[in-house]
Amino acid sequence: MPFRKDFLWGGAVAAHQVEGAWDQDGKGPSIADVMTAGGNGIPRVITDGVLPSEYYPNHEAVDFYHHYKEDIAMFAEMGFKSFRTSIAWSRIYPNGDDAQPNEKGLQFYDDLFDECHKYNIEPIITLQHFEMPWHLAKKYNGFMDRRCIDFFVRFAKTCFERYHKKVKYWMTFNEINNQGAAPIAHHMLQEGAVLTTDDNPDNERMMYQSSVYELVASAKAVQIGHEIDPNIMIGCMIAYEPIYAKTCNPQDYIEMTEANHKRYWYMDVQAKGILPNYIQKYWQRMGWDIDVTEDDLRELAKGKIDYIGFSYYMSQTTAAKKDNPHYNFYENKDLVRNPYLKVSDWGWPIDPLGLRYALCWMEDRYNLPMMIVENGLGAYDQKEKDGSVDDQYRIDYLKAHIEAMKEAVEEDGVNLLGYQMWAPIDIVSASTGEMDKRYGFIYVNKNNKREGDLSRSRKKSFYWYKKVIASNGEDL
Ligand code: BGP
Repeated sequence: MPFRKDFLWGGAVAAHQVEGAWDQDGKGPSIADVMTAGGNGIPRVITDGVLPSEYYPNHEAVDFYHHYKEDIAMFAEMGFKSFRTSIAWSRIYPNGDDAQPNEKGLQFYDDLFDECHKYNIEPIITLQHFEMPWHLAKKYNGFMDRRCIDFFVRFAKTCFERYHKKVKYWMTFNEINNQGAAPIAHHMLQEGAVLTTDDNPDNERMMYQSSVYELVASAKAVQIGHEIDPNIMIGCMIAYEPIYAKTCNPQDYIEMTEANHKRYWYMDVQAKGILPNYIQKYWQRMGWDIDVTEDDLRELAKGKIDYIGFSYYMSQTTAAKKDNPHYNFYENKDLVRNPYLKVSDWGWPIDPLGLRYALCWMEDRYNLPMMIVENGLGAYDQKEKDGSVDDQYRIDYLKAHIEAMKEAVEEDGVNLLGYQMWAPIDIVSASTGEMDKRYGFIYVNKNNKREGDLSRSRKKSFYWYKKVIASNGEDL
């Protein structure tokens, strides 16, 4: 049997994509609450917070805040051993810089974790998943301001103190390296900013600066978490997409190496505790004076993570450029289509074997336990008249990825703690803000136009995953 007996089979969501109840029980607005929905090539935009009549997806989401008991019971029915979600920062600190936490917000997560434990489901918690209190964005410009390090650390400390007996597995920042593709989740928090890159030439420098502050915040949180309870495991969370060279032309390999550096220096910081030379050299070449102090470097060295959490959806392919000596991953301009791979309805390359490659790459480089904390297929599901959803394409996608991960465990000997499928229940998509990009085993009756009664039902894949878990990955 390739998977350990206590392998954590489960599923993952994020607070702002499921909870709704955006202003209830003392919660403050988060950056996700003031974003429009996008889709069809229209980017999501940060508004001034005045709620227009247009669709505001994250406010209501799938109302997990009120449905969590029903949803956890359905996860338990599938046999989940674990469930990954995040804590909405503005439920705990409504403004981010408040003196005291919001007790009702804290109580909600106590109740949620208790509900999980009732079914022996291990909660796996991300502290910051693509949102922060809107007040911090407005007043401080988010992680462009060093003061946000301390606000985050206080939030983390509050959570570790309160929940360390209920939560063993933690992650600090979701997809901390996904700053090029999702800037408004991280550093571009001004009103009017859009969820794609724009033409501001200073974006890339800003990205590196806010990344450094987030990494320092993460390292400090890791240390505090370990002081509070040495038994908890705190991981990074990296969006991992293998980057292939288009050909065996050595120049393509140089491009690939540079792309890996730009995309994954975060992991070197969090796993090795160093600020790699290659990234400092790049900043020098660009003429950027990134603020990193000696104290920061000491914090980074002391705040190494215990395991690698990563999301896996796709791979990328790069080729040598003729006209630009510096590969600029931030602008996503030098990626080429991989002729061997099909793509999803949203153009994401589908590459199950890339997951085995990913696990081997990280094992070789870091030799740490790993957890796949996101993997899934966004698709347009069709609900039949009898209420069923035949999502065989989702089963095929997940089966192929689980097979690849099985090979990595069985044949390459990687140390894998668990697999969290994204997302076991239909939720608001992070990139489009829409409901109709569905991932779930559980269908939620709600569409992009906000129609539907939010009722839950089981798709074909629900029964399939149940069988997979019951057989510990043998019966695919
Ligand atoms: C990851 C995010 C998730 C989730 C997922 C799927 O990058 O961590 O929050 O949304 O991607 O993306 P999307 O919802 O845009 O399809």
